Formats: sequence, structure tokens, C-alpha cells
Amino acid sequence: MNNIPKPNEPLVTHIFTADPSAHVFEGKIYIYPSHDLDHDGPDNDNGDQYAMEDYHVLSMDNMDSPVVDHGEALHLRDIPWASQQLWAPDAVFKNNTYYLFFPARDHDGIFRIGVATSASPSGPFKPEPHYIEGSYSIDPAVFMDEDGQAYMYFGGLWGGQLEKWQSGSFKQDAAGPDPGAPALGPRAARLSDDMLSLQEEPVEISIVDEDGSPILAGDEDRRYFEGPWLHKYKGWYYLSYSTGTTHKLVYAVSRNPLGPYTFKGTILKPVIGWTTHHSIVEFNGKWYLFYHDCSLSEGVNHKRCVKFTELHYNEDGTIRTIDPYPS
Ligand code: FUB
Repeated sequence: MNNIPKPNEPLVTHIFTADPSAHVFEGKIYIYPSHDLDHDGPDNDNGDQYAMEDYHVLSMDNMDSPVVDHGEALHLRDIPWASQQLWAPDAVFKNNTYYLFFPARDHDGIFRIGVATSASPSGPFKPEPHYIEGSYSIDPAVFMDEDGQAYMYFGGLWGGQLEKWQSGSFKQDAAGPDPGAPALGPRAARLSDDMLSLQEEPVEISIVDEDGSPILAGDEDRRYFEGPWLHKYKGWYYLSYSTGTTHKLVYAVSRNPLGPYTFKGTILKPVIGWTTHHSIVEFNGKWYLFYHDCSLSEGVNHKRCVKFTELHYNEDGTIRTIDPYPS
């Protein structure tokens, strides 16, 4: 339970964890991961193996102190609108309140995004009775800009259903774009001041190459798949995400939080396991990448473990590619 973390090693080993969203709250690092279930159920492209039912919050006083598991912070049984699959969450502080944003399938099997609140960063969190109106798909990442405006980025292909929303409403049989067509981008919207609703209809974020041409759906080394994360460095917005089928974490930059974003490169090479999902946080003057792999379960895709490593920028603001298994 009270493990002292080392870079590139599991933060905790008593539970399986994934999709870490790390934030500095009250002078400590708080990590909001998915809590993977240990089961032998079906494993498919629909993501049925990711059958998570609750969230635990982890924290560290600093990068050399023990990791604390604060226990169950929110359970599926307490969320009136949700039926299954509590996937990658994120948290943000505003209005003297901690807000936990999380995706789950509603009672029609459609992924939506909900919000729960707490007076403490470690929870417990009280869910709102309904999902956020106008929300869909998975992987909410909430970014608070320096002017106090919060944005929610979200969306994921395949099990995350993003391609089913291309027409503006949910179409069960919709496929993704043809390989030669622009890839689907993540969605983003400003959050209302009370953080409980969207201020506007979500827009699609455009990701382009250095020539300004859209990244195409067939460009699987660069196209958006899932797991958006937003951070700001020296006045630039960095949108990082998973490429899914090619298993990389990559990033693109913009001067505007809503893009367009210009593709820059790879942050993390593929890890053990199919999924890759991360967050980036500055703490005590250093930058850290939190990510997961399946090393703790020796490669079982839905039994993952959260890790961290230091992240470095080059002089020109590009990020040095990280090898998750340095020798
Ligand atoms: O943990 C379930 C899903 O797997 C997440 O929502 C995705 O980002 C992928 O990590």
C-alpha cells in the first residue's frame, strides 16, 4: 500500500490501475486513475474487458514519498445515469470544490461523461444525477487556462464510440473515415462557471502536419485515437494523445486552446499492452509524464499499472521522446 515510487515502476501493486490523470492539489501530487478489474471476461475491440466499477485516488507528498491509496472515491452503484465501465477520469479544482469528470455507458449503452464533486481532492465524490448534457464518448481531460476558463477535451475511437457521432447524433453502425480522409479529432468545449455543464456545443479539434494539411485517418502513426491531455508550456498549448493501433503517445502544439494543432512528434514509445494513456504535470520545477503499461500483469491488456517518469523539453520547446524501458 505505501510504496515509495521509482521512475518507470508501478506506483502501486495492490490494485491494477490505468489512465493516470495527475494534478498538483494542496502542494501534493494527486493521481486519478482508472481502477482495472481482475476478471477473465471477454476481450474485444469494443473494450468489454475494461469493466471497471469504481475509482480510487492516489497521492504522493513528493516524488520520493510513499504513494497513498485513499480508497474508493466513487462507485458505479451510486451513479444514477451510468450502467457500466467507469473509464479514464480527470479532476480539476474550482469554486473551492474538486470536480471529478468521468465517462461511463448510460442505460442505453452509450458512453457519456459525468461529473462528481468533493470538498477534498481525495474524495469521496458525489455524482450529479445526470450526465453532462451534450457530452458523449470517453476520456475527459479538463484543462484550466490561466484566465480561469476551463475546457473539456474528450473522445476515443472504437470502444469509445467517437466515430459513431460524426453526423452529430449517435449512429450505432457508423464506421470511421476512409484512410485518405482527414482523421477524426478530439472534441472540446468550454465548461460553464459552475463546472457542471458545457457552455457550448463541442467542436472538433483539427490536427495538421507542418504544411497545414490535416492528418489523415490512414496515418496511424500520427492520427488521434483516444486519451487527450492538454498542458501549457511557454505560451504554447500542447495537445497529447494516444495513436491507438500504433500504441504511441504523441503531441501537437497550438497558440489557441481550440487549435488548429500542428503535429510535432512522439512523447512515449509503445509500452507493454495494447492501450497507452497519460498525463503531463509540472511539480516543483520539473515536468513528469504519468502513464501506464501492463508489466504488473505480464501483459494482460486490462490489468494495467500506473507509472511516472521525468519529461524533458528541448530548447525549441519540443519534447524529448521517452523510452519506457530504459536500460
Ligand atoms: O481504460 C479504458 C480505456 O482504455 C480508456 O478510456 C482509454 O484511454 C484506454 O486507456
